Amino acid sequence: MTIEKILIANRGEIALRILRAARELGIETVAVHSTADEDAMHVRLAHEAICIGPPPATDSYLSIPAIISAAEISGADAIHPGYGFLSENAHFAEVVEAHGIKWIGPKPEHIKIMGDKVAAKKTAGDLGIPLVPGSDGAVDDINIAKDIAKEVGYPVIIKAASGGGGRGMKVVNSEDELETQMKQAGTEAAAAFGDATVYIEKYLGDPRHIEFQIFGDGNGNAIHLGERDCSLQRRHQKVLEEAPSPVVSEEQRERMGKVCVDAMKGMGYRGAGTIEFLFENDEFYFIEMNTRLQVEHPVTEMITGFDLVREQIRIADGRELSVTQDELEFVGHAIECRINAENPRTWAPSPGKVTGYHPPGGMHVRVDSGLYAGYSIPPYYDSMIAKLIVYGRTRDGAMMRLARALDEFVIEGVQTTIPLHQKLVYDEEFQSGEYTIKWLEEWLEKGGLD
Ligand code: MV4
Repeated sequence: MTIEKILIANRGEIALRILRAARELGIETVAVHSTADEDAMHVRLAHEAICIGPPPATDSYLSIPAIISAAEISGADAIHPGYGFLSENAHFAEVVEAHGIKWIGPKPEHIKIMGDKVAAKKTAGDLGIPLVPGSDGAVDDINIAKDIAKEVGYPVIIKAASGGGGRGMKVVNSEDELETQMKQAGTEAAAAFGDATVYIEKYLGDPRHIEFQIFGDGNGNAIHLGERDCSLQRRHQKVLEEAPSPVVSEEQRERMGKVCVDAMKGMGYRGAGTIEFLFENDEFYFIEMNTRLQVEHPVTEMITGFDLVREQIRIADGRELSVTQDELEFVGHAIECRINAENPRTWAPSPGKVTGYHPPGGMHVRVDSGLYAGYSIPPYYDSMIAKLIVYGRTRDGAMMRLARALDEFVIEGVQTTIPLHQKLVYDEEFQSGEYTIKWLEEWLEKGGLD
């Protein structure tokens, strides 16, 4: 290993996750933090800690000059961006590399392509990944839009090229709505993203959200680590994820895994990535690719025994992939619950002091969190404070273990979404595995929490 010191350009549980992987490789760590995160667990555990600014992320975790300065001062030879913040900022990746610091992430050009949803779709399609039917690129002419919508059939969805994660989308049910919605989508996209470019897709009514984890070495070799089912979400925020998907057969996994691997080999992709699909009527349709480590990566780690962060560091250090596809096996079932400091009914954030903390333990239970008794959750950032990940030989076994682990979990002083997960795990429809992207919001509206 030539990397000797990694700067972790993130906070919270993922900063701790990266720190742990680094330590296990014998690599030193530098934590950078805002003034609001002085008492964070990863700041205490890091070899060095550097304050990079005030609480607002724009002045700290998103400040490229502050982070690069911290890397220079500490002599870090690599930067891991985690997820969110600067993780999918191609410019930051370029600046890091221009300073002779190793970027623990994909090639900047690939981050750029996948950040532009129109370019991403074109690239994916050219590499043989099946797409949602729709426009072949951007659409700026209403008559072309009408032709495309007629061809794929209504309803259609208008998406912003610079959007993603559910922002800037409009569902259109018939031709008479198309022109006004096109104009509005363009105006809103320009205001939100500084880019009015939009494209059109057939709207899938009730799909599942299934994503494949991939890894490339940057030299044309790639592997996949199976899929995750992320259909349980509310307002585009994932709530619970599982691997494998309860509805994907071994044949489908092998077929789509190969499609993803061939595409990543074709583009010479480097590092960890996730290829997102909508899955409806047994068919996969590409929607987006994420060029980062994801929040839900532990469910993949649980069913493969493969340390994704360790592999990210090795690849950034110029090593080969540490396993071949044939050496990977998908065994058992894993479920992750995102635990947020929120009122579980109103979803209002609930920051403040954690007065009592007792995480669950025992066989096949993993808690990724920087919480401890006495810690104060700052109000400035994402409300996710812990991830509970359980493993079982079967999905039923994993659900039983999840119920048990949730019952053990004590977080006092703030409200959390633990009660939501406790209701969910006992719900018969959840237990059947027969849920789609609309299910959780409908379940909540029907009083699933009562
Ligand atoms: C769609 C769709 C239906 N049809 N595209 C939302 C997030 C963004 N990544 C893509 N999204 C969607 N794209 C077509 N052609 C429905 C969604 C969608 C969704 C997707 C995944 C997980 C949750 C979702 C919730 C609402 C809408």
